[in-house]
Amino acid sequence: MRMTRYFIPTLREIPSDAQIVSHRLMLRAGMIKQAAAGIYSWMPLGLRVLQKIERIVHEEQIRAGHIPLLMPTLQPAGLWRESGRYDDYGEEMLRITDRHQRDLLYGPTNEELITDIFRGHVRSYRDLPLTLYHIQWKFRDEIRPRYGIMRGREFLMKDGYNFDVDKEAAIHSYNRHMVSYLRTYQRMGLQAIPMRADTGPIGGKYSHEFLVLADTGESEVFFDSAILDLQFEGRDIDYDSRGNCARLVDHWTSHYARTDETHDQDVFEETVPESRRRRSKGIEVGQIFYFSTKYSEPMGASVSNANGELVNVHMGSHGIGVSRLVGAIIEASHDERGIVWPSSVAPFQVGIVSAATGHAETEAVCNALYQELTGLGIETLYDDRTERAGAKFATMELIGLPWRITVGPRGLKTGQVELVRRKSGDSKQYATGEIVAALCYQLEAHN
Ligand code: 5CA
Repeated sequence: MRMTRYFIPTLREIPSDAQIVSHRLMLRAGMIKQAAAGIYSWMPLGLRVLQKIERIVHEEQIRAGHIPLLMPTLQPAGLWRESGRYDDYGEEMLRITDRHQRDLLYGPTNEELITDIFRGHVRSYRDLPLTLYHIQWKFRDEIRPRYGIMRGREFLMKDGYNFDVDKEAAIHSYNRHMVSYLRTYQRMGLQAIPMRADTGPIGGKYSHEFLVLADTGESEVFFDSAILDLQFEGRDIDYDSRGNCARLVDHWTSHYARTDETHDQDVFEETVPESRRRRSKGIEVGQIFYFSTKYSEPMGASVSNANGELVNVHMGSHGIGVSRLVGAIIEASHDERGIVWPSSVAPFQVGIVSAATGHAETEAVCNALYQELTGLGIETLYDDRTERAGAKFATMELIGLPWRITVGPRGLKTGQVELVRRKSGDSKQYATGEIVAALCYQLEAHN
């Protein structure tokens, strides 16, 4: 992409109402624009990151055997009356009446709608296990939307729903989700800790939240610091194996880790040595639930089991805050000059900066490089504006692309260009004929 043909509405001034660094950086880098309180437009650069995150979520869900579909944002109130949640959900639910005076709502979550789909089509245990999910916009009329897209009113969520014939099978689905979530966050360069959590309006007995530690997080968390040393060992995970998934879940949940809602100070002190007790803040980037037959029973979602008996299906639901993750990744990865994207979610892999606008040879080399890199399928942002070199560097640092190639008359005298890594600031000169191979090597090495 050529910067002159693109749209990155960067801001020079830091807006005073942006309290946390990710919100400030997203506004400054022109990634989002507020439309109303807690409601944002995603500018082109922000959208690219959001879509990268979506893609990773899809890949890991599909790898775990879960099936994507797409449900609407607007839902009929009738289904929520069946489950009893229409009144229970309270003021966070945005209620809408259409021209025929029918009650609708903008979905804050989808347990009812998916249960309705299931009960209309599935009759037998032979069709189970089944996990359906989608990535769709949600609306929750949060009393205090804040921190930009971190606590929005409209936000993008991946929500998945498992249907199983009995509790054991549903616990396996729960475990499978936990493992697939840990993999998902890891691919985005995040360490998200599963913490035992309260179930809130979703209900049920089992729940874990996934928290990324950050001073700006809204959740208070208590944990054993040993959990920070855990390695994700499950590269080749057999998602069909109950034992394999259960072992991984045990591995990740054996240390004390709870949010303030479930924290028990006595248990904390009894089970965690004092030197390892940590109290901190965290950003909740996902939550999983097993709620048994809470929705299948009132809504009549049942299947015949192996003995021919009709049983209510066991369900759970599982959510990832897709739009919130953009903010969480920035909170975890930035410096005083701007964002430092992990390459898996970076909007472009490399930026080309011409350090001397109007200098014919410099521009020719930039153009050739740009053609070659885009031809190779490498996402490249070429800053071809007529700005000072300093301003171009500042923009590149702000928007945080993993690599920058700088081309200038001084280097070209000896046929060289510079490759800079955003994360470390390390820079190295390469001959113009070698830079593409060097970059490809680095992209591979740091993938
Ligand atoms: N039905 C369940 C699972 S699908 C559910 O709704 N779970 S949730 O309420 O925990 O939401 C899932 C994730 O969405 C949260 O962990 C959080 O990362 C994200 N999320 C929730 N509320 C907001 C919000 N107001 N703004 C941005 N992200 C949010």
